[in-house]
Amino acid sequence: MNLYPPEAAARHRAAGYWTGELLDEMVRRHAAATPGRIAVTDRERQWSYAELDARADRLAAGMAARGLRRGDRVVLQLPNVAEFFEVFFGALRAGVVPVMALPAHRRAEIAYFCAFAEARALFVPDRHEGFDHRELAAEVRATVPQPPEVFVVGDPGPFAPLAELRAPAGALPPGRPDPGDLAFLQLSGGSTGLPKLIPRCHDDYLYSVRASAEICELTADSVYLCALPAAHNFPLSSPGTLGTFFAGGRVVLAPDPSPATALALIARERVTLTGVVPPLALAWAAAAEAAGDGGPDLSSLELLQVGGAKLSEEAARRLGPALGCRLQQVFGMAEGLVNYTRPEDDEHTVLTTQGRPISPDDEVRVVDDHDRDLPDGTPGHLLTRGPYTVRGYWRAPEHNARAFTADGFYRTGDIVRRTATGHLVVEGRAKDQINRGGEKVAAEEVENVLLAHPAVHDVSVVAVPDEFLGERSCAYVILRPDADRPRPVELKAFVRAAGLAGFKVPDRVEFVDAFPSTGIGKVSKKDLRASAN
Ligand code: J2J
Repeated sequence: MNLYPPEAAARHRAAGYWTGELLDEMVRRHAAATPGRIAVTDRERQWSYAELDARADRLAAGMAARGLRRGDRVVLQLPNVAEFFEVFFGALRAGVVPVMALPAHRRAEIAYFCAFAEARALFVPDRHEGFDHRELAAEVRATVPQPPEVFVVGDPGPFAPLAELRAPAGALPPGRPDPGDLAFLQLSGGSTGLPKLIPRCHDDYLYSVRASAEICELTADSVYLCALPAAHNFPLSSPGTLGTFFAGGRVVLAPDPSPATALALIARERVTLTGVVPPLALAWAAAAEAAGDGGPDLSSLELLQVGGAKLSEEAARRLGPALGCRLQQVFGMAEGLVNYTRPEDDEHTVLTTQGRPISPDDEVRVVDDHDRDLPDGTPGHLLTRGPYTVRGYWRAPEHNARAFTADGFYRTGDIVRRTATGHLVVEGRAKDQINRGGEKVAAEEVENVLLAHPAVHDVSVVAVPDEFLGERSCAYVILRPDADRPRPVELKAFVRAAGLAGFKVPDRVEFVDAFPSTGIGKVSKKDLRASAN
């Protein structure tokens, strides 16, 4: 299967971006060169590169022995535990394609991924943050036409423990997958009724990982704290855990991202860099400021990356001094393009821009509503194409016709301005999405659920400003004339009961008689947002 047009693929290979190396082969490389070096620290456990590599082999062989074939999909819903990488690299080595679900996903999302991807297996923890993922797996199995086999990290309950999938030591994985083939399915932040899956291959992903590791100056001495959910594109690849493995460094997994946990881990494990969303960065900074000199020793921390949502200049100014490290802004997307401020950038650029693209061959266009290019300094729609930006969502031809231009540029839905130095400043968003402190909510997905409520005539879900998260979600609801007025909490409970992830439950519900319209009969979300202030 060609994920990229053949001539583009040939160009990226000739340019040296695509090397043909597989993502799991970097683990193999370090296992051979420095077998005893620690790759992952998870609470009290340490796995060396040799151990991670051997585990990936055993899991790859075990998947094959269990009948999982190259190209088969599995849904990976594991939190920040070492087994996340055992399963991820094991699957990749077997040519099995993981769908990168988040721990916060619930029945609606997981069942959809399983059904849409025709997943053969589902990987879950036993419990995470007080929630029983085995119960979730059982509910999913009851709703999906071809129920996946469930493998549990921890107490398996009625399912198989992950250990059952590990072939005996020394077992060989099946043949080598093709670096250009579909390797895994990343999740889109989304702006449509159903989440979209993003087909990533070894060639394009490893390029973004390798180049990110170079830009962030990672070495074998780097220690990366993974505080965001490991499956998310930012902590996975920018340069994140994979970039750290690429450099031969060490990944420290934070069981939760709270300031208490994270700052203690930075001190204990001598963490050198980490990547977080703006609200977390501010919470950590506040905790460090409050603790003062008596707090955890953060002197090892060299780089704090902040991305996923807009960081205000005021917040940006505070972070470096509070945590005693350098700040880097990261503006990326699971579809591809990632921008970084650079070590050589002046302070103003680091504080006021969201960085510039990884690759000299990232094509960036800023256009008006009619796809006409705009001059630098003028905000417009960001379109992009390049050696690691996908050319379409997986199995979504109709949506792709809208989300990509005819010549393959991805319509990011972001409104940006380009500076004279080629840095991008995120000015806003044209896509129908709420960015809740880095967690993306597709308005339409929540609207579709609320429309099924018997009292609801019409609904519009929009972003409203929030001091802490940047944005929160507000559902404007028009009730049926004959309906009893439900309480806002009942509508929130309705969304939760429909099986959506908690972060998609509207933060606020407002009842209105009508929506403002744009003049051509469309609901004006802009006016709705303005009325919330
Ligand atoms: C404003 N908006 C931002 C930023 C992302 C690295 C970093 C982040 C992501 C990510 C990622 C932003 N300022 N600094 O995948 O590799 C918004 C934009 C963008 C969308 C993508 C990575 N950084 N955003 O956040 O796929 O709207 O990826 O299009 O989750 O987040 O979301 P997602």
